[in-house]
Amino acid sequence: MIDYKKVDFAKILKRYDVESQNETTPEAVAKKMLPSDPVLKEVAECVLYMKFKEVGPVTTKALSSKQPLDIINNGLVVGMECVAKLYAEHIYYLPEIMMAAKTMEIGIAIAEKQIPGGRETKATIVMHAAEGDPHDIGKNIAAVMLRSSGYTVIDMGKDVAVVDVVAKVEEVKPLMVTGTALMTTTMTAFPRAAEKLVADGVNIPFMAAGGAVNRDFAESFPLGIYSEKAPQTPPIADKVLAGYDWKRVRDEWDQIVGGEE
Ligand code: B12
Repeated sequence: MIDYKKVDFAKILKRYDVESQNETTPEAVAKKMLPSDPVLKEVAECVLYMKFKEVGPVTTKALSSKQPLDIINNGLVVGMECVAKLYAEHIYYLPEIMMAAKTMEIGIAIAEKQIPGGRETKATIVMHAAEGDPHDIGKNIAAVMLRSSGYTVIDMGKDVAVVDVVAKVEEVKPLMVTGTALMTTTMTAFPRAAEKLVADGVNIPFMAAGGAVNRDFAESFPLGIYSEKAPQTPPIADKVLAGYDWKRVRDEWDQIVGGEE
């Protein structure tokens, strides 16, 4: 039997990974990555420091001088990018990630309501995160971008089974379908879904996105097209709406995302 009274827990409960060997701090990352504009910086800091009670009032205040999409892309999302960097550096851990993501979502929900947009929808787009993949923050941002550009988004959520994606696409017949994968173990869901769609006679673009995939992978299976960053999605969708098929999107991808005609 261990006599717990004689044990010096200070020696045992010392986790060397918590007593960080990394010199980086959230402040140092903030200095490098946060925007210099004071309004956007304050918004981004809410996410970075997980100020979920303050993000609402700060976002509302920012809306008096900034466009909603500016606040989302250059404030809230930048804050989340800092958080991802801190996670990669083992300074932030999962609880911080979850709280920061929630904080960002509160801000996005407020800013999103102020995005001007007509009532008419350009077309419907089906979005999902790959089967087995719980990462949906990037997808949610891309969904905001598409909605704000006039598209109707059917967001199937995260960890969506291939069979459900195929069934939804065949039911709704959208302009295109997007899939997000942040894990190398889940990205193979996209070719499986695309191949089933092709076998069923569906010929719409299947946009593969998220940190696990790159352009080579996205263009390695039928229907597949790539989007690296959420803001690239509306210009690509506009070209599909204008009649580009998935092969032409691939051919002209650089010009499309670069914004050239
Ligand atoms: C947040 C996060 C989580 C959260 C997800 C919360 C959520 N609701 O999304 C939680 C805590 C749930 C999580 C869990 C796990 N995670 Co995680 N997670 C992350 C983290 C830190 C940040 C991702 C993020 O949201 N970034 C912010 C957003 C804005 O960036 P983004 O997603 O990259 O999106 C940008 C682009 O990719 C693109 N984009 C993304 N999606 C889309 C969609 C469309 C349509 C378009 C156009 C663009 C687009 O646009 C965005 C920018 O504009 C990453 C590390 C990293 N650096 O990426 C790891 C990371 C993705 N996770 C990882 C892992 C391994 C896991 C776990 C398996 C860990 C574990 N051992 O338990 C589990 C999953 C378990 C399971 N199967 O359920 C690995 C994946 C490794 C790999 N290559 O396979 C990473 C890379 C961490 C690492 N370095 O190891 N995670």
